[in-house]
Amino acid sequence: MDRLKGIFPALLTPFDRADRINEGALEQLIEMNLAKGVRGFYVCGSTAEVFLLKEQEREQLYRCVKEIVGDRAALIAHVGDISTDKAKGYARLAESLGYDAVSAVGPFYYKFSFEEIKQYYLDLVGSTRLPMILYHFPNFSGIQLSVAQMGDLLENERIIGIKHTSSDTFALSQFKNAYPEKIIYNGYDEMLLAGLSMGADGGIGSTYNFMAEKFLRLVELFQANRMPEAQELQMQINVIIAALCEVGVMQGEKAILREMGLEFGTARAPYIEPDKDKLKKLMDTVMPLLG
Ligand code: MN9
Repeated sequence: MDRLKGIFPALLTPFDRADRINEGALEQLIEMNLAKGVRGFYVCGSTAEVFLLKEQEREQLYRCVKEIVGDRAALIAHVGDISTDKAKGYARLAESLGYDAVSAVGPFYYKFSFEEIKQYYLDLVGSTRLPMILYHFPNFSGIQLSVAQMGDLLENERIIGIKHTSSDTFALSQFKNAYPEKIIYNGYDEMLLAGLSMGADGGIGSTYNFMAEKFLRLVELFQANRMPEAQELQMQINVIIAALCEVGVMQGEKAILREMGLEFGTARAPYIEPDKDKLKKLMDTVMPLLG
């Protein structure tokens, strides 16, 4: 279980000029992050533009990331989909490739009942032997589960944790209090310190892709009880994240990686590439703050 605690970049997906997945750029990103000492990667999450990928592309990513990483770090495959069958297929693929865990957003769009959402997770858990991490992201998925409903899911011993992408740190603390042995990941990078303070065991995030060293340091400072320094670092991180939010997080992150020399291309439509002035403003704010 300790293998799964810590800082996990939610990998972005690089596209080349022909709009194909750029495996070389992905390898560069992964090597850069391994060198920084991240615990592992979250593959095909929201940050990967997962719901804008073709099925074969999604499968290509699971394969490609495992080939690059091997056993050097832990790998969590996000397999969530609106269709239980598709999600099960991705979970089986992740298991066959040797992933450490699967994770899944609940089935979205049709406002499924809790009974249906629970059945979806049970079906997924039953389809492989891998542990499952719930992906709780009410803002994007529209799935609002109560603390009691999340607890009901956590009762299953194969469900080992939650990626909690919500600013409700009270709920986070309630999960940790009731299930201290489960792993809780903080999901909003701008709140990592708050999440850690309320019981999170680590974080899964998109901005880790290009500044993992800051988050690794933040965890270290928190664990050493050096709170004023940790707060200062979170504030600096949040200047960067606020600037990203101005242009769009996904588009901004890809622009930063391009600036760092990694060919990440642009985010897929319906995302729109921000204009040059906006991107310049982003670079002027962010680049001086990156190590
Ligand atoms: O995985 C990420 N969420 C999305 C969590 O990308 C949708 C976060 O890392 C946010 O991107 C980040 C900025 O709000 O905290």
